[in-house]
Amino acid sequence: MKRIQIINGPNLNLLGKREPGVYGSQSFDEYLTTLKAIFPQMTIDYFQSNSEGELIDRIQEAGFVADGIVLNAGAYTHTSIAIADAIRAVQAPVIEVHISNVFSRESFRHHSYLSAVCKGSISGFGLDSYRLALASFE
Ligand code: CA2
Repeated sequence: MKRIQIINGPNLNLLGKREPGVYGSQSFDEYLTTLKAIFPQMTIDYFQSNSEGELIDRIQEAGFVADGIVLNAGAYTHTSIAIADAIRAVQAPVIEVHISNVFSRESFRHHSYLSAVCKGSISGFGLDSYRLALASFE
């Protein structure tokens, strides 16, 4: 049984409540039920925080017990050297995911501090980006 930690960053608690045109109309809690049904052979843990330090704490904790981490760091993707350092420091491979296609949006979303320290990046498939990331751990 593989243990995978999904981590969502700032404002992703608003999924399904605001900006459905960009981020869809489903809450992450609803979608998590779907993911668990698609991957019954995985233990999927979920954590969301709006705070950079809490995200780093969870990367450090899961990074030595999980087989992989699926991380949508939200806007911290584009700003956080501290989250990049945490990813570099842990054992578990981290997949960077984005719901929207960050490269079709504003130029400040084109650069990620995390991509270079992640195993890979998936962007632009809506919530299905998370399923694609989990499939890579099968
Ligand atoms: O596309 C993604 O998944 C992003 O990581 C989402 C971030 C954004 O800053 C990144 O550039 C790309 C923003 C998350 C905001 O989430 C919301 C969800 C629903 C309603 C409002 C915001």
